[in-house]
Amino acid sequence: MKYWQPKYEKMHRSDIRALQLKRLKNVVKNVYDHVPFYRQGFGNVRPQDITDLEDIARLPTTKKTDLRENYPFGMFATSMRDVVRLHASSGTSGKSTVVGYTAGDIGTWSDLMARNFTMVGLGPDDVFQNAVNYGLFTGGLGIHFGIERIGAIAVPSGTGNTKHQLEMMIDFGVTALHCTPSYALYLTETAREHDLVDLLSLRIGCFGAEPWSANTRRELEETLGINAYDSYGLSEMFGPGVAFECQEKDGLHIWDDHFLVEVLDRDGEVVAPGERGELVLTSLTKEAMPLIRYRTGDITMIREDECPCGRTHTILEKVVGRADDMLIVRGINVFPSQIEGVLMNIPEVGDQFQVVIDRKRHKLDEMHIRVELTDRGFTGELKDLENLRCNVEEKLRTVLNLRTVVELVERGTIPRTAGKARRIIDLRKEW
Ligand code: DLL
Repeated sequence: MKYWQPKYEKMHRSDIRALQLKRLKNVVKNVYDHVPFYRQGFGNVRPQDITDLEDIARLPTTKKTDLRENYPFGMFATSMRDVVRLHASSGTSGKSTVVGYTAGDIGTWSDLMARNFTMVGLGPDDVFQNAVNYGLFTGGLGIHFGIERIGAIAVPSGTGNTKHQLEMMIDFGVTALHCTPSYALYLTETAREHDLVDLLSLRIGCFGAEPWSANTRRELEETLGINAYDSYGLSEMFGPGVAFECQEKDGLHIWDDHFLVEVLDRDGEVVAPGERGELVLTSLTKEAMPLIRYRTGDITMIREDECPCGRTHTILEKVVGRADDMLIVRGINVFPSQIEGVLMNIPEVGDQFQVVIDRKRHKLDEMHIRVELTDRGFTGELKDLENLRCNVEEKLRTVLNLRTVVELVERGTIPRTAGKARRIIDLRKEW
């Protein structure tokens, strides 16, 4: 398997820790000297008190609300003259969060992307279509610069006009695709509808920006004849590129030379590898806006086993969802990804669904799931439809441990999006 930066990717664990400590000391001093939010937040702790990696627990965590309260540039550690780009994520409430990059940051980020792309087998012979929004979303330019860094041909198709996206793929001989997994499913569905699948020359798909299941991977790989890889990242830590699957497809490598990884429980205590918790990241190499112990809100776990690919960095299990996406319905925790996992295993229904949760006054929560039918395996008899509906409800009940009401709807009923899918409508918040 080819490496982009073998010196770093195969580093001995003890050397990684030494490098992390050196970088951590620098970053802590940098934010202490230049970001009032951190100088105040550190309390009595001084940069020189950080003498080993575990000392990080003495520093406070950073939350998304801290970024909002310091909107727009209050978290920057460099002068604005050194900032060459801004990105922002809109979020669901309040002000967006802004991230800044120096020229050095753009270089580091592009190299990180190149490392990931090389890892999955991409190179200068590839034609790589990037079908995401090229605006303030980091998945546009972030991925684009990585494509150019490995010398592949970038096709910055952006979003929209799905049929045209497919035509471009065919005409330009596109071999690699990047988009959200939900949009990839929609592209696949459209390709099937127009009988275009056989004309595609895709071999690799990189999908991320939202959770996706093993079944979605199977569906995309089988239909498109590709290898599909999970890509994880967040704007606050550059954007995409933070962690990526290698060709083993057994967890994502999270790059320890750039990020210090912790997984914390609800009380903020570190959990052991193999235990689930919230991913908390410290940026070790960012210049314009380094963050200390940033609470990503993402629920996952880390593993320390060796990967057969030879890379020594921490392995991150697929992110199952965000702490704030986790629904608590009648006291039971439900992740949208669990629902997706069940539906993808029932051939008669598709991968498109929408969950509406409501609570009638003084009553229990009700979870209503609208699920689209596919053309496969459904004979069209009404009684069959009712059987299928009950079957879906039963399968969901077994996995979620919860009774739900399933409504089967015609294909195409649930709105498609080219970005992150909106799968949950929680009406309880209105009470
Ligand atoms: O989504 C960056 C990105 C772009 C990643 C393209 C991968 C590909 P934000 O818009 O700031 O940045 O959203 C970050 O998206 O905290 C996760 O909740 C979620 N997320 C990102 N990648 C994955 C993934 C980009 N592979 C937030 N699996 C993160 C699950 C993901 N969730």
